[in-house]
This record gives sequence, structure tokens and C-alpha cells, in this order.
Amino acid sequence: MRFVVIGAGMAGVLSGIRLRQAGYEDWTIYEKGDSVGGTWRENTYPGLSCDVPSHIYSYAFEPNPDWSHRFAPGAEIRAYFEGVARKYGVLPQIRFKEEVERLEFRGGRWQIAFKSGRRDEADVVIAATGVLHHPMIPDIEGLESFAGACFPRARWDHSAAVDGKRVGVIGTGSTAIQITSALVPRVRKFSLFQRTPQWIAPQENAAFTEAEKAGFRGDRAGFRKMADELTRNFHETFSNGVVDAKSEQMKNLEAICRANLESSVADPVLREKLRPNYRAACKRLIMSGDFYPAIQQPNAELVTDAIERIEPRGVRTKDGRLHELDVLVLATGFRVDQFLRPMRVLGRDGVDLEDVWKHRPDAYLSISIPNFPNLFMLNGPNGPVGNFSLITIADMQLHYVLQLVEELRAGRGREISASESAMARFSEEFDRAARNTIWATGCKSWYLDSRGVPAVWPFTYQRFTEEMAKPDLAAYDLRG
Ligand code: N01
Repeated sequence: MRFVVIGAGMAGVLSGIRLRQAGYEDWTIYEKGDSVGGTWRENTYPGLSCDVPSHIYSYAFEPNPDWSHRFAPGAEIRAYFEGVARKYGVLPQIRFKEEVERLEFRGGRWQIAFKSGRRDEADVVIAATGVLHHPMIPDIEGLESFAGACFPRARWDHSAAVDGKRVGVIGTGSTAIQITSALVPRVRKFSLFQRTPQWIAPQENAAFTEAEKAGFRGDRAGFRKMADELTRNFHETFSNGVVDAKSEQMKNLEAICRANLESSVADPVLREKLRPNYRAACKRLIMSGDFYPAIQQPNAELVTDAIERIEPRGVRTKDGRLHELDVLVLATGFRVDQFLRPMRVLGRDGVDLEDVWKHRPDAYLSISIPNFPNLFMLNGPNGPVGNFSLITIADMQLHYVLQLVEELRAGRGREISASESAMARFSEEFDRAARNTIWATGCKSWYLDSRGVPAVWPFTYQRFTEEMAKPDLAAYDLRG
């Protein structure tokens, strides 16, 4: 059987490793960029780090005792993925600078066409294309007229000087908060344009000492135990709480965030500007130990007046004030409903994914789409993107996908995809559960789909592990 994996980020590299371990040698990973790392290659903004502890944001089979910090910086994470890809011999099977343009299921196989003109064929396609990938460019009047450097956070322009300059950031998501902490000490004037305040949980990020790293290296069993405890703790205090808005975990989290705001922000006027009017973790929770100190520095300003337009010299707010800037960063998030798109994907009998997903993207258990046989998504629509480590998710999903592929290898059929009835049942149950989650408690966030229903796994971590342990083949249409 021949496999094509799309994307050489965390999940694509993992796919290569797991395919080889399962005994498959005929596979190629296609990557439109020029190196591995996905989001960790694309994002290079100042202050970038992962807010999942690095010891659990690692492949289970490749623990890293050398993480510099509890929450490692982005460049270190990218280097880790590259190192793993090299160590496991994945690099020679990646074709870089090859962007898939079209996938068509014809004659029982996937026909793959690339922007470069290259063509390929595969029995199975694994899409590891990521979620937070296509920057959302805000529709603000005059954006193109800005005379200084202006770029979205995922396309940081390192040729634009920021030290000693006047820098503005639009947005208050995880990204903007990290950029604020990193840039305030470097710039002359920092303006943060806030449309909605965020709850912020405190987070310390100590560097590991050499002695601690030596300890991790010397005691593999103890190291593993620590990672397992971190995982268990994360699931108990967070993952299983977010899916029940009434849970004790969510009440505790809210108390922690409120206490953080009260104790960290001295000026009562600023404190009120920073106080959200929705529940903690309704939007994706932000963790930071240095944002509140940064925004209180004399060279930092939290701008809460709405943006009227962008002018050549800066941002004009509705109160008539012009905030003069040298650099403007758009930390305005991503288009999260794209997944495989903008690829054109044609399934069985020419069914077009664009039509199937015209209202919103959907997939059975976030992996398989009816009538798109032998096409599997990692971190696809409605998956647990907000609640667990994406690495754990992708690994469990691969374990599941490889069991579906086993049906093909064993000759029990040639085409497998979720049945339409299983998809409909899953969507109905999903929607019902989604309404009980913290994400549905009355805020606006990227978790909500076009109907305003949270599009994130609304069940417990336990349920996810059970679902991923063994596919229910009755939910699948296996033919040929
Ligand atoms: O984007 P966001 P992000 N005018 O969508 C504002 C992951 N991540 O890139 O809240 C003015 O969260 C918008 O305002 P509002 C993580 O999963 C992880 O920061 O809609 N403002 C909001 O404040 C995260 O959730 C890490 O009112 C406008 C902001 O832009 C996800 O990436 C680090 C606007 C967008 O926030 C996305 O985070 C960083 C407009 N026209 C990110 N349009 C880790 O540590 C939008 N906004 C792992």
C-alpha cells in the first residue's frame, strides 16, 4: 500500500515514524514549506513559547530531558521536531516545497496534483495540515495605507526593527499576550489594541538547571512518571473541567484568574479595563506570569477605544486619537475552518468537499468524512484541539487510523470511510454535548463554528482514549 502524508509538522513527522513502525515503507510526506516544524516553523514572533509543559508536549517515544524551560521557547520546539525527524530517518522521505493543490479519489486511489505540476498516487492519504494555519487578516479600513511595517504574527518580519521603536499589536489572544511580555522591555512605546479583555491564569516559567536536566537523563523511569503525573493533573484539573461548565474545576480556575487580576494589577482603572465579563476558559485560556507586569510599564498602553481605521502614521481610534506607530502586528488569530482547504478535494463519485463543508467542516470523530475513503485527518474538525496536548491527540488518532488501514491490508475491503449514519449520529451527540461546555457560556471565540456552537471535542479525555483505542467498524462503510 502506498501512503501520502500532507504536511511535515508535528503530526506529519509522527505519521512517518508510526507508518514505518507498522511495517509500511512506501510513503512520502509532502510539505509546502522548506523545512519541518509546521506551526513552529511559521511562528517566530518574540516571546513565542508553548503553554503546555514541554515534558508533555513531546512525542511519548522521544522524551527530551534537555528542555531549557518548563514551557520551552518556540525555536527549541522546532529544533526538537527536526531532530526527531532526522533521528528516525523521516527527512529523506519528505518532499519539501510541494504544495498539494488537488486530491481526487478515482479508480480506487487518490490522485494527487501539486502546484509545481508534480503528480502522485496513493491508496491512503493522511492529512496532517494543522488547524491554526491561515492567518485572519482583519477587515479594518486603511490597513494597506500604513507606512511602517505591518504583518500578521505568523509571518513575523524580522527585517523590521522593533528595538527602541513604537510598536502596536492588535488582539489580546495567547499570541498578543506573549508578544506584549517580550516586547515591552525592548520598545520605546508599546500599544496593545484590545477589543475584548482576557482571563489570565498565572504561570511561572523557570529554566531547568543543569542538575535537574542531569536528573531527568539519569532517571528515565522517574522522568516518565513525572510526565505521566503532569498529564494526569492537566486532564483532571482542566481537560475534564472545560467540558462541563458547571464543574468545580471551572469554578476553581475562575477564582485563580480573578485572584491573579486583583493581586497583579495595581491601578483600579486599568484593572477594570482588563476584567472580562464572561467566564474564565470560555475563550481559550491564557497562561502568563509576565503579561500583567508588562502592561503596567510606563512605556506600555492598553488601548480600549475601538479602532476607527489605520492611517499611514498609525491607528486612529474612535475617540479621534491617532496612535503613532513604526510597526503594527496583527495578532488577530486564524481562519480555523479551513483544514484541508484551499486544496480541492473530490471524493467518491466526484463529491466535492467544498460542498460537503459549505456550512462548516465536520468529520466522524474528527478523522474520517463519509464518501472520502482512505482519507484520514489528524487534528481535524471538532477534535480536542483546546483540551489536550495536540501531540497526544495525533498519536492516538494515528493508532486508530492504522487499525482502519489494517482492514485494507488484510483484504477485508479496499475503501473505508465513516458511514453517513454514523456521521449524523456523532454530529447530533456532539452538538448536544458542546452546549454544556465552558466554551458555550457566552463569549465570542475561535472555538465557535458558523452556528455559534463550540467545535471542540466536548467529551472527556477518557472518552477520547476509549474511542481511539479501537475503531467501531460498524460505524464504517468498508467496500470493494
Ligand atoms: O488568536 P486569537 P491568537 N479588531 O483568535 C482580536 C494558539 N496559541 O493567534 O476577542 C480588533 O485567540 C480578537 O478580539 P476578540 C492558542 O490555541 C497557542 O492569539 O475577538 N481586534 C482577539 O483578541 C490560541 O488560542 C500558543 O474581540 C481583533 C485576537 O484578535 C490560538 O493559537 C501561543 C480583530 C485574536 O485572538 C490563537 O491565538 C499562541 C479586529 N478586527 C497561540 N479581529 C501556545 O502557547 C480579531 N481581533 C501554545
